[in-house]
Amino acid sequence: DSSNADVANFTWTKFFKNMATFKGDLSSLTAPPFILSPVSLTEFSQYWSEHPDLLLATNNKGQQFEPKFDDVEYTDELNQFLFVVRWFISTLKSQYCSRNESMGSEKKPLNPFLGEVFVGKWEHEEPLGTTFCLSEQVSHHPPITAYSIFNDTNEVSLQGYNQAKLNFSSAMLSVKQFGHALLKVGKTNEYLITVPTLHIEGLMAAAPYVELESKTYIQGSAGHFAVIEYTGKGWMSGKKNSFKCKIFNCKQDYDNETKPLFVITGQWSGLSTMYTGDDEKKKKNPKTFYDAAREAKDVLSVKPIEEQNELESRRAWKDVAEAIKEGDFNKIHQTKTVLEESQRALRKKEEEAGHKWETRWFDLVPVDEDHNTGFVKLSSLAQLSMEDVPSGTIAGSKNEAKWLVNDKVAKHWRFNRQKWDEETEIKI
Ligand code: 0T9
Repeated sequence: DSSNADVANFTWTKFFKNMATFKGDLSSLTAPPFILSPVSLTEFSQYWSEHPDLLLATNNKGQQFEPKFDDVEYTDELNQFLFVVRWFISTLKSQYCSRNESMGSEKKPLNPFLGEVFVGKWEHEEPLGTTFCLSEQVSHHPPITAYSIFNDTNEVSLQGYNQAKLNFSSAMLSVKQFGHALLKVGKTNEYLITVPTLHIEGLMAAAPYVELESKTYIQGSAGHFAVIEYTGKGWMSGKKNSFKCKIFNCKQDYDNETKPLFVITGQWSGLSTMYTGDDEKKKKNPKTFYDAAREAKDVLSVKPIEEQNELESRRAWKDVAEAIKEGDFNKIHQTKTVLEESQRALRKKEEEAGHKWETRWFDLVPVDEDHNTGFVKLSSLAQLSMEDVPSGTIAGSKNEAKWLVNDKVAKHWRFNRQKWDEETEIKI
């Protein structure tokens, strides 16, 4: 029906124009219903483990990584590092393509309220066992989500936090991510993982999708270092969602332009190929590294809404989500207002009582001699900034200086396992 299409078009154009001039928080922008997602950003944490078998394979227990190359010397640590890289590459399709797959395009997620949580688990038979996923909105202004994904059976745990800073320029939405992830495998091995800058394409056509840019890094505690560079369509006439990952024994080898141990190229949403550093240029002896189409994702199991706590995402947003699915503009507005006003009332009550909202499972931990020691070690090895700057910023770079606002000690959100073990109100 053409009149309906006109309405949709008009509202998109208007939204698009508003977006071009918006400052700060996108949540304040009214968007046409068809571009709204009924899913909150706290749910995005699950994207880190939609292939739990690949995450848990990082505790390889001496297993040989496949594909294997005859002319490479593999140590246990190198093997483990390769399992980490494969798992990381496997998360990208979930992180950046899943809304397009489930809803036809990228959509504006629900902006989580302070203290909102999302929890679930992936249950498997031994040897995998159960993997838990905890996600908590630790800040509302600015919006910051912290997460912890752990499996005690296999001694694998991931934690991190994320804040997206948006910038609109020349019909393009550019997004810088703040925060990073830390993966712990077994008793001693740790990995620092940074996350990419991205931009939203297809805005003009009202069919938005994510493309990644720049570089991210993985630094292992045994020294191994990976740099992953992202490019899209039209970049040297490449394909969408392309990447090139170089793996080195250590960061110095990268700095000295030593030949990498391995090079992996391809699409993170599709097929990627692994070469030894010697063979990559000649495209000799290619071996499949990962095929994102290979297997279906493992769906996180979440309690039915009736059994959820009021702070749990799907319960709290139930009415809004329904209104969005119905495409009912007025109902969306009404239900959202109810939620926002009750949040405002809560904050007011706290202020009057003279106390602040306390985060549930995460603490803001300073970077000093006694804290964040694993993070300090890994950042130093990789020469990455420990400050509150975009993920993957190089320490001492001009770019780092640009983001530093004062000389306060930086703080990062960290999981407090004890707080979770003592949790009584929220169950998985
Ligand atoms: C952490 C991820 C993040 C969150 C999303 C920018 C974005 C919110 C943040 C960074 C996850 O681990 C990875 C994936 C996608 C990111 C989202 C893509 C997006 O468009 C939204 C922003 C807030 C918008 O909704 C922009 C307006 C909309 C009209 C575009 C569809």
